[in-house]
Amino acid sequence: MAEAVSSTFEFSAYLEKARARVESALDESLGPENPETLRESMRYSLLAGGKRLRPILCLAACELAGGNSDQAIPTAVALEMIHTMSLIHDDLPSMDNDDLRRGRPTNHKVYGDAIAILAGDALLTRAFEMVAIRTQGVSSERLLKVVGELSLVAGAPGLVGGQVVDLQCEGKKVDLETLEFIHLHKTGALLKACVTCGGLIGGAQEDLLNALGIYARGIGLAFQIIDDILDVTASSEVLGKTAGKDLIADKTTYPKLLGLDESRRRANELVNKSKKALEPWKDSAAPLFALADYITNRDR
Ligand code: GRG
Repeated sequence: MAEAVSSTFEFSAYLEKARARVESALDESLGPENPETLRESMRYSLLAGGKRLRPILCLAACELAGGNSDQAIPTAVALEMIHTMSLIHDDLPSMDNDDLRRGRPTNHKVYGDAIAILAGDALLTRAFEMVAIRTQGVSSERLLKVVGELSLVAGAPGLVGGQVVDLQCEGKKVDLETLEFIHLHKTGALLKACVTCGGLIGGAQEDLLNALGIYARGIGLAFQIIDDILDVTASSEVLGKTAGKDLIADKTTYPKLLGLDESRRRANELVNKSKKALEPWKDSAAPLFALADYITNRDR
């Protein structure tokens, strides 16, 4: 188990430091790609800001497992690359057809559909390179597990599967079970991979890996419930993406099915369950407790 983190945990300082660490690793992760347009398009989306929640979750889980989070940096970057490529593809005219992401025009609006698709492909493949080739000091056995986890969550059993069901459900009446399926796959799977991969690199034992899985399921669904709520309550300016998009695309959302108050109650309940799973790790889990709260309290 990791060393105890102070019970007077300073989350905003922690978040600021972790974000700065992630930003600099992301900046260094892209080499002199060839041709230059590809490099520009990859950098445009990868370095466009964003909350960096996924890499931070990975680093926090590695530390909770007692590992050296420097060793998890390439995997943390890989997770943000997979997330970013999924946003680029999601915004394409053939999918969500969005013009605004992370406060700027979407990748295809700037570089065209073909380059946007290829920049996404290059980020996805670079993610695997980060783990398999650019990680230092981690056994190949652990890295193989991380690669396996990433291939599962990115593909049909994860993001791709969730996205297909989401697209097929547009304009249709969707029940809570299907909505949960979509979000556990589109959003929850990658968040789960963040803590699982961080835990694996840190050398987590089975009990912690199981607890991290329970934690991630709760924060994954809560994250999406809040995303749905913000879509109706926040402005495009604050969100950095088009607000009210779910209504325009005629998507079923948690507020639509349950109302705003019940949706918020569910998100809080899920986050409490998530935190409960990590209670045995006490103060060492303070960053993951705080990240769970951040998910329900965020305004963008
Ligand atoms: C991964 C192979 C592969 C394909 C992608 C397009 C697609 C398949 C999946 C769509 C996944 C998707 C866009 C899910 C939505 C997840 C979500 C709620 C994103 C917003 O995350 P934030 O708020 O964004 O963390 P920032 O910009 O802060 O990083």
